[in-house]
This record gives sequence, structure tokens and C-alpha cells, in this order.
Amino acid sequence: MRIIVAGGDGFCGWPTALHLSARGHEVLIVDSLVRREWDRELGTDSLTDIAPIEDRVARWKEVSGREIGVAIGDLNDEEFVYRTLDGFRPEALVHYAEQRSAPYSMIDRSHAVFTQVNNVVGTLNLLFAIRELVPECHLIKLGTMGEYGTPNIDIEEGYITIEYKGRTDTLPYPKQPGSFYHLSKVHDSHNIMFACRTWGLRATDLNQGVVYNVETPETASDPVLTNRYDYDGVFGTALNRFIAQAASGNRITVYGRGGQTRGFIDIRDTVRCIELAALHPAEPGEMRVFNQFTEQWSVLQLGRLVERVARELGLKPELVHLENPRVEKESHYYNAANTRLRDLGLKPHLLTEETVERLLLIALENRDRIHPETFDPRVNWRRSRYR
Ligand code: NAD
Ligand code: USQ
Repeated sequence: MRIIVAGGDGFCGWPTALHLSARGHEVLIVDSLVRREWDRELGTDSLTDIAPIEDRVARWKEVSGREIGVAIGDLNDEEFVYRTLDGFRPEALVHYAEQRSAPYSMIDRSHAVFTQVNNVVGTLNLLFAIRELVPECHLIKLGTMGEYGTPNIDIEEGYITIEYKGRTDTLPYPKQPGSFYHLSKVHDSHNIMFACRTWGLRATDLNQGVVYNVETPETASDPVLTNRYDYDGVFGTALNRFIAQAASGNRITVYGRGGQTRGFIDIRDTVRCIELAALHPAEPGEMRVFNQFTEQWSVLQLGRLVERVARELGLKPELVHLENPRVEKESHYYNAANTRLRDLGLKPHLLTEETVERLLLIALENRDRIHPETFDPRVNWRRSRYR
């Protein structure tokens, strides 16, 4: 299959491009490399030393004999988008290429506006280009579990059947996102649903949970293929961040009471989910929604798990409850469906102490690269400015 991986230089996109290439698909990475610029803007860096994209694909060709194409450009540049889709004629397009940090979107007005324009306009450009150039192409779009928020009822996969005043309908599940970033994903979902309904496009919206771990068999096969690992207060996410904190002798920062419960997924399952979605495309006119996570954890449970495994390795982690910089429920009901990807054949890697230990060892190996001053949360949802 000819597959574009938009955002293929990023944390999820790079291992996905390798996974698909290793399985014989013809892959084109599309990326503006803007994520590397945000590191410079924030004074942050990947825990792991990541090679430039040109070196990455050159080494992949040496170790695998397979070629991955690269098109550097911005999805907000419509001419670039049209030219790229016209040249490659994708059968599937995996869309990861967005600003994905909730704190980054909450820094101030300009970061909120940038996030929504970057994400919503990029997706709109793809929808129009697909309609005009490759209407059969299956759009595989990364959404987020955070679109749903934390309602006091079970979360379904995208749609809910409601009986109201004697009538019944299946409608989009209500959305209560918790940041301007998460809102951008809701706006994307609406635009994609409209494009499928109106133009007959086919799309799968993958509402992914928080991704942890860093390696896949392909990224671990050579140092130049190493994947990105974010740990800072803006781009770092719950489990990976706690690991870097514990390994470097810094505090494990649970925000508030820590009862915030989310869906989590191992990066090795992320790449497999994308492949499963590509191999089983949506029908024309259909926007399918799959909840892409494998298990639920509260952040306090994760913090305690990291603390325990770190102690077994002889480290002296300290778990603290910080005043929550976000506005979110810290104790709530959470029960989300996630059967559709399993029905397609996903066999989850559930979180084990061995995985936590392996991640702690990776963090210890890269300890010199950690900038402790970037751990503290510097973005506050209430004040909306960066300090
Ligand atoms: P990332 O920031 O590591 O990668 C995103 C990539 O997209 C970067 O390489 C960046 O340069 C590129 N990009 C951004 N805007 C672009 C644009 N306008 N044009 C071209 N390229 C652009 O993010 P990630 O962690 O790999 O996440 C990938 C996707 O998965 C995102 O859409 C995110 O919302 C979603 N997601 C991520 C997680 C997670 O825990 N990491 C969880 C759920 C959903
Ligand atoms: N949290 C802490 N301590 C920390 C960091 C986070 O307690 O040091 C808490 C947050 O307050 C939140 C939870 O952990 O309650 C998750 O935060 P996160 O930063 O790990 O994840 P989030 O902001 O939700 O965003 C990440 C990705 C985003 C993706 C989302 C999936 O950055 O791209 O969409 O996970 S989901 O959470 O399902 O929406």
C-alpha cells in the first residue's frame, strides 16, 4: 500500500513509518520539522539523542534495504499539500502532524491560536486535497481520548445511541475537552465527519490515549533510528515523564490528588493500531471512530508504580503532589470502551514492571541529557501565561 505518514519525524510518526516500511508498504514521511523548533523555543530537548530526518531514512535504507521518502513542508501550505498528494497518490494517509501539547496550547493567546490554526487548517487542507486528487484514499487521523473529557457515564467509541422523547438516534458522543489543544481535535473530528458525510470520503478517527514507552523493534535496531522521548513540563506526558524524573533524582510530580484517570497505550501498540486501521479501511462516506488505548490508569497509580520499580533499582524517588496547574477533575468516574481495535486483531502490550524498568534504564543511560529545570509545570490553565 502507498501510505503517507504526516508527522513522520515525531514520537509516534517515526516508529509508525518504520513499522509500515518493514512490512512492505511504500511510505512517504511528510513533516515540517516544526517540533524540533518548539524544543528550541522552549529550551527543551528529547531525552534520547535523535538524528536528523535525512540520517534516519538513510540508515533505515542501509539496515533494511527499504526506502522511505521524505517531503519537508507544512500542511498549512495548501500548494505543498496538493503537490505532495498529487505526486505520491496515497491509498492511505496517516495524519499525526499537529501541535499535540495541551500545556503548549495554554501558554497564552498566540499559542492557543497557533495550535488551532495549525491543526484545524492542516486537516482541512488534507480533506480538500484528498477530495480533489485521491478521493478513495483512507484518512487515518489521530484524535485523542481527551476529546471526551471525563463524563459521569461510560465513554463509547465516537457515537452514542440516545433515546429521547420516544425517538432514538445514534449521534456523535458529547465532547468536553480540557485544553485548546484537545479542542482542536474536536474541531477536526467535526470537519472530518462533515467531509465524509458530504463528499463520501473515508476516514478513521483514532482517539488515542496517552502514549508511553519509546522503543519499537525497528527504532531499537540502530542508534541512528532512535525515537524521540519527551519529558519536560510542556511536551512530556505522564508515565515517560515520571520515569525521567525518578531516574534523574527529581521529584515525581503528581498534579493535585492524582485521581485523574486516562487511557494509556504502549508505542508498540500505537504502530500496530495504525497498521490494522490501514489494512481494514473505512467505507466511503464513513467516519469510523476507534478508541486507541489498552488500559486505564490514574496518574497517582502510575507515579506509585514508577516509585516502586525505581526503588528496586536502588534509586531514591520522591513522589509529590503539586498544586494542579490544570483545570480538571481529580477524582471521577471513568470507563471507556476500547473493543474495536481488539476486534481487528490488536494484542495489547499491557504495562508491566519490566517495561518500567527498561524505561528507567534508558533514562539512566541518557541522564546527562536531562535538564531538570524543564521538569516543573510552567503553564497554568488559570493564568494562561508562561512563567
Ligand atoms: P510529535 O510532536 O512528536 O509529532 C508531531 C509531528 O508533526 C512533528 O514531527 C511535527 O514537526 C509535525 N507537525 C506538526 N505540525 C505540522 C504541520 N502543520 N505540518 C507538517 N508537520 C507538522 O507528536 P506525537 O506525540 O508523535 O503525536 C502525534 C499525533 O498523535 C498528534 O496528532 C497527537 O495529537 C496524537 N496523540 C499523541 C499522543 C501522545 O501521547 N504522544 C496521544 C494521543 C494522541
Ligand atoms: N499529569 C500529572 N503530572 C505530570 C504530568 C501530567 O499529574 O507531571 C497529569 C495531568 O494533569 C493529566 C494527566 O496527567 O491529568 C495526563 O497529562 P499528560 O500531560 O500526560 O497528557 P495530556 O495533556 O492529556 O496529553 C497527552 C498528549 C496529547 C494526547 C493526550 C491523550 O500530549 O497529545 O492527545 O495525551 S489523552 O490524555 O487521552 O487526551
